[in-house]
Amino acid sequence: MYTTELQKHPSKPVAATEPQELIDAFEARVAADEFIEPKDWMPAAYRRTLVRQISQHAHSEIVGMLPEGNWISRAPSLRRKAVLLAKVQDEGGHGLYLYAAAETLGTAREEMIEALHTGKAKYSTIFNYPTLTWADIGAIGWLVDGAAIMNQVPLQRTSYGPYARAMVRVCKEESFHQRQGYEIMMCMANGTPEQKEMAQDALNRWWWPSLMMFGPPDDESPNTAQSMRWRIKRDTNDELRQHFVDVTVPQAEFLGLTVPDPKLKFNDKTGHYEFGEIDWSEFWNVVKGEGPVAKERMHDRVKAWDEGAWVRDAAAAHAAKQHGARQAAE
Ligand code: BYC
Repeated sequence: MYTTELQKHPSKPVAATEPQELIDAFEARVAADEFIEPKDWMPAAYRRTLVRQISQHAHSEIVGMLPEGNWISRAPSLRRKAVLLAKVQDEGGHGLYLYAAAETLGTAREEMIEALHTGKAKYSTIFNYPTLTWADIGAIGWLVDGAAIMNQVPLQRTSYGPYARAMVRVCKEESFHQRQGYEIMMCMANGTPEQKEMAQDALNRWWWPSLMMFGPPDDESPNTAQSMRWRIKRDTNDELRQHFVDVTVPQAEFLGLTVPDPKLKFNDKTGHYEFGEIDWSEFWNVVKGEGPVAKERMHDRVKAWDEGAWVRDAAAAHAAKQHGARQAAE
């Protein structure tokens, strides 16, 4: 039901068995900007789209812990280590809120995690690129969390209540993440020539993959039109990507760094930056699981899951014991 294989799209026609009056009432509520809640009636395709998007989002948070987790033991100071540790823990929390939101739609968490571990479920392409230097941790916070905020702020008004509410807290935390990344970039860009070079190199490698995070262009995005109609998405992929470029280019200029795009140009008439062509073949290859460190990421994720089995078992045994004790007392 949640599977995210490329060829399956949720916007296939609504099953004929769904009563028209229920569909009409649902559409009217969405059009009136009401939140849809777990026990409310909803079309099966709406439910499927939500499980797909929310579970992919949850997987991205959890896999996103890996490239940064690699640097906790190598952070250049105790302060940097503490901040990075807190950030990575936040990402774990985001994954949990999101899995919980997806569970309210009737899909078991184990099922979603199984789909991730067997390679059936997608997660953001961005986490299939390696983190080579400390400057990458700055670039991830600045660009990747920056792109995530751009995408997630509108999701606070997504039509499904539990997803929207999860986003409120996630966005507050992402905003701290973006600032910690930008602060690292500021230190490095104003540091030694070698540090500035590292910052520029990180920007060069993370810029284009960050633009890809917003998904394919609108005219090649099979899900956008229906998701906009259902108000699951509030902006299209291209709108959010443009907004990100408009906000981020002046930040790069402030750092004294160069965005690696010779076609980047501010258009006085539109008030927006024009930018070069994204390599969509690279994007689709990474989506298909051929990213530079995709196999390493999945190996590390499955290993973390297996090594954490005793914690899950202990927590479940403790909960069962407490439940038994409560029942005995009643
Ligand atoms: N990567 O029709 P489209 C974070 C897939 S966490 C991989 O436009 P949709 C962070 C897409 O799934 C950031 N796959 O789809 C965490 C679809 O395939 P299926 C994660 C992608 O859903 C830790 C197909 O391509 N944020 O930032 O309307 C540390 C066609 O696309 C990608 C979210 O998940 C991609 N980049 O729009 C630091 C936000 N893009 O499922 C940071 C919530 C597209 O049909 N999600 N695909 O087989 C969304 O807003 C939307 O799902 C997307 C895609 C904009 C991502």
